[in-house]
Amino acid sequence: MEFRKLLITAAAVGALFCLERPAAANQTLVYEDFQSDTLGTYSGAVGFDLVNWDVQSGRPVAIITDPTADPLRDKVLDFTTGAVNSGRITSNMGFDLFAGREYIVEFDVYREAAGGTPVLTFQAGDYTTSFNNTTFPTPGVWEHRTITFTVTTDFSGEPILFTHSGGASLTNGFLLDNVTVSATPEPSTLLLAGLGAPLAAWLKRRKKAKDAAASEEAAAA
Ligand SMILES: [Ca+2]
Ligand SMILES: [Ca+2]
Repeated sequence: MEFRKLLITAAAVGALFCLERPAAANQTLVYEDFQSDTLGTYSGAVGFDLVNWDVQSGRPVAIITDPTADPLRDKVLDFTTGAVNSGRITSNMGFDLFAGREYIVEFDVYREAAGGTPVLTFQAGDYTTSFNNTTFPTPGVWEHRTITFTVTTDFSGEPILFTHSGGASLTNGFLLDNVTVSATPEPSTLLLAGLGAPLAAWLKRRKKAKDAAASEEAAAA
């Protein structure tokens, strides 16, 4: 195949690829709505972890019914329950994080009451971010947050975690629900991978033909 034809074919394949997948879906790594968990307190001792999360000993959390009584939200995680500064959950759904790739974490968060200086921290690999009473100034309202993040080195089988600290009372912390962590698609990389094989094959054939011509010339000389 002539190189020009190959390029046209490649462009056509690329165009088709883009047309077929104009908005390739994000790859979901974690989804948690806490609906598989039983209402009650989880202390982090053996047998007292959540279905998909380990609870750190001494940092208990509770599964409660949504205080706004939204049936679609139903069960939610309460970070302040057994101790004022309690609340730390680490996912047991480890996954790989690649440096330079874009990830998105989304969750619903609810500040229980005004007062105090509660802090909620999200961590994935070497990325960490925190929210506090300034970031979530209004108590008694669910808010949805979407955060895009990257990590600076590769991580294998990495958990994500949420930590709560600084609440002034058991009823003055954060609630959490509907956590999603996803990786955004990499269409350019996929496209290159798709074009790489035919291009390599063409280069190989071209070299072979040149070598053959060279040896014919040498034989004729
Ligand atoms: Ca829920
Ligand atoms: Ca609470």
